[in-house]
Amino acid sequence: MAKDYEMKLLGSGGSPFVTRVKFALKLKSIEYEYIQEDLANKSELLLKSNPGLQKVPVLFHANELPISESLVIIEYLDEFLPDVHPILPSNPSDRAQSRFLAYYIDSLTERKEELKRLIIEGSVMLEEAFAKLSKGKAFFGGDEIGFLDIVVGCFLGWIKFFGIIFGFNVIDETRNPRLAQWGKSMWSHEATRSVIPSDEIHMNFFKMLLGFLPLMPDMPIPA
Ligand SMILES: N[C@@H](CCC(=O)N[C@@H](CS)C(=O)NCC(=O)O)C(=O)O
Repeated sequence: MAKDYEMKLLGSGGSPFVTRVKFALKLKSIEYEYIQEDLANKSELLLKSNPGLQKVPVLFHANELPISESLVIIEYLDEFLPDVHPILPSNPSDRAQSRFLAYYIDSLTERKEELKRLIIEGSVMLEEAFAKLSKGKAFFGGDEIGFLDIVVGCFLGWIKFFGIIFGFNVIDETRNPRLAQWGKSMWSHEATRSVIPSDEIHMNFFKMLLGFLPLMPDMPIPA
């Protein structure tokens, strides 16, 4: 049963960083109010609550200051409710490794050039990390969905979408057999399946992004 801690999430439908926070809220069984942001016409609420970056997600918790940046929000939620579905690994070395990979993955999303090569290299790195961190279990977090499952899993809808429109498999059965299996476990998990946005939401978000982001040179524009 979800509990009400007076939380509100400012987000935008197809944003993987927002999906990430929704996963964490779901796993922690936290009830929240979702406020839809129009990134093409940013609201006062966004500009006031995250003036420096002007990006979603932003989490509001009762009368506390708003919290921005998905990774910071997830760590906040984990510290706020440490006993309900712990997210970060308990082992300090695994925790450091997971945080490093999270920052590394997010640094890739900032890159515009050689993105395809970097994604492939990143997927190989994650394949190796999975072998170590999962300890032979279904998730990075072991038996349960953990920090890296959330951080990487938020891209699963986009990975599927990119496969459909560009024919580019970010996770490849031959290159990343463990990650491919992990992807299936994630898609079949209720907490993630119910949160991953639909293809239609991805398409709408993608079209909105095309309006104000420079394109990768080899990116075909969908109709
Ligand atoms: N590092 C940030 C990234 C958030 C981000 O890039 N959000 C995008 C939507 S996917 C956004 O709000 N973009 C608005 C803008 O760049 O002006 C996080 O992890 O929260």
